[in-house]
Parts: sequence; structure tokens; C-alpha cells
Amino acid sequence: MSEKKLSANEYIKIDSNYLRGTIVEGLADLSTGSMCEDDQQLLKFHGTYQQDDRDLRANRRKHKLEKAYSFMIRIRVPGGVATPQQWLETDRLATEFANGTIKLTTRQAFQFHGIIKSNLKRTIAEINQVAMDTIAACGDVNRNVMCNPNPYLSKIHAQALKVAQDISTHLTPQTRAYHEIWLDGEKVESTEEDFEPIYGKTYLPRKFKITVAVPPSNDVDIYANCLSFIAIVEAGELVGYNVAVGGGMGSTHGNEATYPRIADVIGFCRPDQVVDVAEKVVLVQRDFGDRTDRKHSRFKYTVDDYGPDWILAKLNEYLGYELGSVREFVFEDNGDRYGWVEDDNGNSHLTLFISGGRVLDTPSYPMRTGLREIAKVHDGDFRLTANQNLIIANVSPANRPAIEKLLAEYGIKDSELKSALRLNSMACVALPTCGLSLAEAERYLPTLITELEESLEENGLRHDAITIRMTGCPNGCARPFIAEIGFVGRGPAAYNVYLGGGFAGQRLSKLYRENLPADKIKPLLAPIFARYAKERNEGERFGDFCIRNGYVTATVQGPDFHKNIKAEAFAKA
Ligand code: SRM
Ligand code: SF4
Repeated sequence: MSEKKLSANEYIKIDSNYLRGTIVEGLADLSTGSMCEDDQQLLKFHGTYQQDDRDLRANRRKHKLEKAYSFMIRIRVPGGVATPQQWLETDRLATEFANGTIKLTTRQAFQFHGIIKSNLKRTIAEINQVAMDTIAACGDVNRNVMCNPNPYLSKIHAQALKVAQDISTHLTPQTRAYHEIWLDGEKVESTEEDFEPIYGKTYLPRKFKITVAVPPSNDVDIYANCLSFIAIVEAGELVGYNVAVGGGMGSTHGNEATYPRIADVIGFCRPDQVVDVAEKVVLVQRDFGDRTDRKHSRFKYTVDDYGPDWILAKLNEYLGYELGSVREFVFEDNGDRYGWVEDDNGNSHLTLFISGGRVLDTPSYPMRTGLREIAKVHDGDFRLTANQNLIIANVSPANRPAIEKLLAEYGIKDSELKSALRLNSMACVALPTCGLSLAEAERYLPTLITELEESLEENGLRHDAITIRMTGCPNGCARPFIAEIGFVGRGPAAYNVYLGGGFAGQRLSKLYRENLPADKIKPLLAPIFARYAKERNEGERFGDFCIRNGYVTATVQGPDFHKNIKAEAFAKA
């Protein structure tokens, strides 16, 4: 591997002087709305992506205009916890600089879309003024660390959140470039003055993702992450964490060397070892990840190339001590628990379904305004979930009537009004901002679910939770390959359909139909829903039912993923 030429991004990083590149000069050039190619790559490390409005592309081309360039900004929110003040500022910035919406992402972060170049610096600076930041929200570094977002429900959750925040802080890049470029920090004159103690000059081969989960909830989808810590509770006390490595979703149509992968649980560590373990796993990937081919550089491929046993041995060597044996744990689901719950302290928490994670006002549903008014009086905090939903958390008994009044006033409806299928749905951004999307997702899944709800109603399945996820391409940003029903965009209004994922996100789904036109989805699934209603075993989940009845077979993990699933799909078509 070392003989092969490094990928182009490696040289961009080496030459960037710790992520500076020519970003400052590029921002100053207002003759174009875009940045040069190399700086676009570096900007990701600073938490922003150059995009263009794909709905406007054809028209602008016709009129010989530059693409409608703008920037997406991702705000890191470790563990997904934000104060009411941070919510209000995010809301203000969405109006002032972005497209008037706030996107809650599948990794518990905020995103803005539609920021023009001349507003980029000011927006990032103002995000930092409310103690949030965007560094390492994207790029070849550790990303937003996810954590089960209900810490006040028990002391275990609070400990897990603390661990997630500690990992996040420890793995945040140290380069002063971020402060220099966006916050007018003091300029560093020579490379020697800057230093990345963990990452080094070339950072990681590719993005790296970490979660902390508290069973029985797998809402952070540990099996889809590079590294996860699974809290182990014995006799009511947190005794440590199982360590899982090598999960990931991204793949590319037609490139069978790329595939989604479920993480392996390889060991156990004490709470005080977690940050060290996280660092050393990152170092193993830094040193052994493939830097020659970005399609093969995620940690999941390092784990497959060397094998989980080798990874464990190397990790133990880097740690200087050995991980313990895996302890028992059970995950029951990977969804959110909707509605109000009360904790031991008498505070309440309300989980709200946010379709596609998009917080916006429509003429019939002024949700964003309602949440803004709630933030003005809220004495607790807001929690973003890994399912793109929102928890109004830690509402004191005294304040709950005021919050309830505002919820009613703005029609922020109870989740009970929605089908269990919808409440267990996720869609990635896709069109019009994502440059990689091949089909709609966020803008189409709600309509498709309305169609599917008709057959669920006919079969008495309205209250049966089934996980359903859609992405506009196989990068898998809404983790479709572990949903019970997954749709992955192939082209305009055409999707690969996957079935058989595990309800707790513990098993990959399998390809059931390839390149299916969107209008054929309901006719395809309606008969399966009908059989499921009649023939399922007691408590049997939809994904398990699909496997038991031969719609798909259970997944074979690893590099043969595509070969296996294709043979089956074609046999059935
Ligand atoms: Fe993602 C790239 C949006 C979670 C796998 N993802 C992108 C980009 C930045 C497109 C690009 O590179 O130009 C998308 C921006 C769209 C837009 O307009 O906003 C994008 N990803 C998202 C978000 C916003 C989806 C959402 O609707 O919530 C999620 C932001 C998470 C965050 O806050 O950090 C998001 N992306 C994920 C996840 C889920 C997760 O992390 O749990 C995955 C699958 C897990 C994984 O990483 O394996 C994911 N995104 C990818 C990939 C495939 C990586 C790979 O292994 O090949 C890409 C493409 C790439 O990196 O080259 C990608
Ligand atoms: Fe874009 Fe594909 Fe990710 Fe959806 S899955 S946001 S289309 S990269």
C-alpha cells in the first residue's frame, strides 16, 4: 500500500500549513461566489462546504451565469445539547444569513444552508460568540461525537454525555488556523509555531465518527460508526464501556469494493480509560488507514483489511494495556421515544418529531416561530437526537404550563398524531443542496410515507414501528443500510430498495429491488405489509419477518456484500 501514490487530498493537507491554504485570500475575492478547489477541501475541516442550488442550475447555465454558489455550515454540538440562548442565536443566524431553515442532522448537529461567500466569515464568527463552533464538523478528523441525548433521565446518561464531550474536546484539532481565519486570532508566521499533537500534519486518512450509547437505546446507531462506546451498567453503576469498531455506511454504485459495514464489538474498558482508548483507536487509523484511495480509506476498510483481531492487538499495543472481554448488553431499538417523560427530579422532557430534521415555518405550521418563542421562556435545554428530532429537555414543573401553552398556540402537535412508520423515518438532505445526490430524499420521503400509510391503515399497522430511511445516494447519510426499509437514490425518482435491517440497527439490510421507479414503491411494499399484518409471529419485527419469509436473506458482512445481495435480488425480480 505504501508504494502507491497518495491521494490528492493528502498533498492538499500537507501543503495547507495546518488547514490554512489560501482560504483568507479566497474569501476576499468577491468576483466569484466560489472558492478554489483546494480551499474547498480545506474548508470542510473548518465546518463548511461549498454547494450550489441544483434547482437553479439549468436556468443559470441557460443564461450563462455562474452556478448559484453558497455554503453549508455545520455546527458541532457534542452529545447534541444546546442552551436556549444557542437555539435563539442559531435561529437568528438562519434568518439573517441562511435560507431561513435550521437542519438538525443525523449526527446531532445543526446545519445552515445557503450562506453566500461574503457572509461566511461573519456567520462562523457569530456562531463562536455563543460558545458553539464548526471546526472538525467536517473533514478528515473526528466528527461530532454523538451520545444518547437524555442525560437527565439517569446518572448513567449524564456520565455518558460527559464522556462524549471529553472525547470531543480531546480530539478537536489544535491548529490555530481556525481562530486566525474566522475569529481574527493572532496570525501564526511559521509552520513550526503550529502543532497537531494527535493528528499530525496530514490529519486522518478520512472522516472518523464516534458515539457513546446507553443500552437499551441504540439511538446513536453505534453499528454505523467508526468507534463506539457502549455503557455497561451493573448493579445500577456504570462499570465501563464495550468498545465497537469499524462501522460505516458509505458506498458507491457500481464500485463493489465499497460497502456498508456493521461495527465489531472487540473489548471493554473502564470509564477512566475511554478518552485514551478513543485517542489510540484514532492513532491506529492515522497510522494504518489507506491514504492512497479515498474510496478505501475509512476505518471500516482498515478493520476489514487487517481483521478485528489485529486491530485489537494493535490497539492494546498502543494503549500499553489490554482491553477487557466484551460484557453483555442488549439494544432494543434505534429510534426516539416521543412525547413527554418525567425524570426522578420532577423535570420533564418532550421529544418532538421533526420531519427530515428541517426546522422551518410553513403557512400551515409555524414550527420554527413556535420553537423560538419556547426558547425565549425555556429554563432547560434543547437536545438534538441522532434521528434528526428535537427534545425540549429539562422543563421545570413551574415552567411546563408555559411551554405547553406555546406548543398549543403554534400547533406543535403531539407525535401521537403521526403513524409509527413516520415517527421512525429519516431522510438525508439530498436535493437541492447536496452535490452528490442522485434523487430526492428529504423532500420526497414524507410524501411516500403518506402513500404507504394508506396500506398500513388498511392492514391495521398504523401503530407498528418500522424503521424507514431514504438517502439520495449510497453515501448513506441517513444510515439507510441498517433500516428495516431503506431507499437509496439511483437516479431522478428511482431508488434501490433494501429490506431486512435490524430494528435496533444491529443488522444490515439487503437489496430487494434495484433502480425501482418511485411510483412502483407502494405496489411493491403493500403486499408485504398485508402479509406482515396477518402472518407475523408474536412481537416479530418487520425486518426479521422479511428475512424469515425469504424476501431477503440475512446479511453476509464484508467485502462480498454486493455480490451476495445482487444475486438474490435478481433471482427475485
Ligand atoms: Fe453525510 C457527504 C450530509 C451524516 C456519509 N453528507 C455528505 C455531504 C457533505 C455531501 C458532500 O460531500 O458534498 C452532505 C451535505 C448535504 C447538505 O446539503 O447538507 C452530507 N451527512 C449529511 C447530513 C447533513 C445528512 C442529514 O440529512 O442529516 C448528516 C450530517 C452529520 C453531521 O452532523 O455530521 C450526514 N453522512 C452522514 C452519515 C450518518 C452518520 O454519520 O451517522 C453517514 C454514514 C456513516 C458513515 O460515515 O459511514 C454519512 N456523507 C457520507 C459520505 C460517505 C462516506 C464514505 O464512507 O464513503 C459522504 C461522501 C464523502 O464523504 O465522500 C457524505
Ligand atoms: Fe447527499 Fe448522498 Fe448524503 Fe444524501 S446520502 S446527503 S444525497 S451525500
